[in-house]
Amino acid sequence: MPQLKALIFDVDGTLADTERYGHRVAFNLAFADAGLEWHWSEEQYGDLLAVAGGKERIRYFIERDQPDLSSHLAAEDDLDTLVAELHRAKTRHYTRLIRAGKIPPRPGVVRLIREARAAGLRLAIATTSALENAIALIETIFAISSPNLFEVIAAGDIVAHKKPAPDIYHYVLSEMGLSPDECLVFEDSDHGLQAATQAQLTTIVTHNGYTYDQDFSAAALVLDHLGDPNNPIELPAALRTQLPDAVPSTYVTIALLQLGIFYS
Ligand code: XBP
Ligand code: MG
Repeated sequence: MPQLKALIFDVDGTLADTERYGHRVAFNLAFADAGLEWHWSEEQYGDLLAVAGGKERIRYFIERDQPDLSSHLAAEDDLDTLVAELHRAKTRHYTRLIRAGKIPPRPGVVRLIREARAAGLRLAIATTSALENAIALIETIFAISSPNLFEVIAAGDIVAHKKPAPDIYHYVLSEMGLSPDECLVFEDSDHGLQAATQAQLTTIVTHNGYTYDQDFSAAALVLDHLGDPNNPIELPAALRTQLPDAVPSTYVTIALLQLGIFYS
């Protein structure tokens, strides 16, 4: 039986509900700054999440909806320049919103990560989002000045292909010198689950408002959230019956993850 050595966390939607209240809002602020009359509604943004990565998402929107860009693109400019400028502005808005503490962590996230650290587990991040976004969120929710909590923060363009490609997880495994069966992944979306699964990693999904109806059949466990002593979740009955008395059954703990039942 392999031993659990590391936990690898996705960021957006997993550590916090950043898509609806952070990224979407920041995209809209960047569009307004640029004088573009685009506004991504909460519903429309759900569709746009089909494309991972902020730059890729803007480009996908432009190609799909064909908005009039004549007054924004000089003859010598190409679309890449406009997309890059919008994305830079979006990142500035996003990190400001995050550092203002506008988006709380999801239930159980801070507790479980602190428990993991105390138990000597290694920790890493695997995200599609830009590095500065991940750092802003980690520093804010853990109230630390540098995210040395995570020995690897793999983010954004560090790999050639974003999720659902497995590249970011291959990168993390290689940086940590670990094999997939020594790690557990936490994701919130089908893209993330596909990326981790293709890298042979076992994944726990905590779905959210944008992802609850996606296909998570490849996940080891699908939960509303990680739970906390004062914010319980219902673990599947089949899992509850395997828990020793000492392991809480209404929230995810390191003791639960270390039982090894996810490796069978
Ligand atoms: C998150 C994303 C990101 C953010 C935007 O995916 O798709 O693209 O929406 O971030 P995951 P950037 O949760 O799988 O990491 O604008 O910085 O790309
Ligand atoms: Mg995610």
